[in-house]
Amino acid sequence: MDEYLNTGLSIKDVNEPQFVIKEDLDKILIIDDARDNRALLSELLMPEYKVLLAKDGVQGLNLACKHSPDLILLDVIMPGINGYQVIKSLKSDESTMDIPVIFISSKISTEDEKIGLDLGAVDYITKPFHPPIVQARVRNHLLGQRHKNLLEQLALVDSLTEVYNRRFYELDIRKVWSACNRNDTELSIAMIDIDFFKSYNDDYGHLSGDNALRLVASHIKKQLKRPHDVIARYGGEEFAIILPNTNAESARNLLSNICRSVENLQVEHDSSSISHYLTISVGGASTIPSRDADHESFLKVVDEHLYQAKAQGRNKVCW
Ligand code: GH3
Ligand code: MG
Ligand code: MG
Ligand code: MG
Repeated sequence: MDEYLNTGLSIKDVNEPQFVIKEDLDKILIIDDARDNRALLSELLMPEYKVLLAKDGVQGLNLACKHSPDLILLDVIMPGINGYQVIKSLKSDESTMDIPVIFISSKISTEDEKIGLDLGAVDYITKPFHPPIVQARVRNHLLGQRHKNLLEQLALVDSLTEVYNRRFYELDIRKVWSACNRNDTELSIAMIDIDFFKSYNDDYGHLSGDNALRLVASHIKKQLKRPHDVIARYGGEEFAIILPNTNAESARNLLSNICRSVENLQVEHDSSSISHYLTISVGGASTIPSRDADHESFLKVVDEHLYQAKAQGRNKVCW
């Protein structure tokens, strides 16, 4: 508590997590051509789960894309495309490849089971099935999937500031760079560095430094309103901002406001020669990514601008 008070930071300013643990019901998609099977399975699974029903492979694939279910129960023998073809299609699409699939099939040989598992199913249940076993397997696979999702999210979030980490930045910038290239739209990137942060730590202690980092990160995050705008902790006291589909003028205005607003937090920093409050310097650049340019070289331009902002006196934005 005390270190918050010493530095003018308040508990309520400390960051909200960037992800939430899912609280609503898991969604299960049942793909089976036999009406009786669909009825029996949905009766088993409701009301513990939300159930979606598809009577053939095509309808199943459409529902999987549209609703992103947490688990799919898939029949093998169906008219039109069979269950093996359905799972191949699910696994080849980035939006559905991670959905766990359990086969429920009347093909009971071990060869059939092996084919299903080799195609990427997490489990293979033979008909006639034993209801409590289906319920138990479904529950176990959903739990495993939840743990996997949670670990994936944790691996992309910085534990101190709870904004995204550098690993997320590297993944996101690749995607955004190629999307802006494809759509011929402007991308803006900024690098933010806290001014005289070493002396802040020296004067107020490392715990206060940590709290200041959390505060600055959450304060900046709140000002990024659009869903694809990203703040990531790039390293020590540096944050990268990715603003897809944003031109230089808008990005520069946004970062100027952020720069001013950090100073206006009035976190005291007595040994800062520029303001006596904690401030940031910002380098930024905007471009329409072309095929022969790469995001690493572009980031060097952003870094040069950050260096200029520091050289020109700090607490400012250079674009
Ligand atoms: P400049 O205005 O030129 O950026 O000066 P500076 O002192 O901020 O620059 P420098 O790179 O010398 O210092 C960065 C400091 O950030 C050093 C380091 O102790 C501090 N820092 C980095 N990560 C953390 C952290 O997780 N917690 C705390 N408390 N301090 C950190
Ligand atoms: Mg069938
Ligand atoms: Mg630095
Ligand atoms: Mg610094």
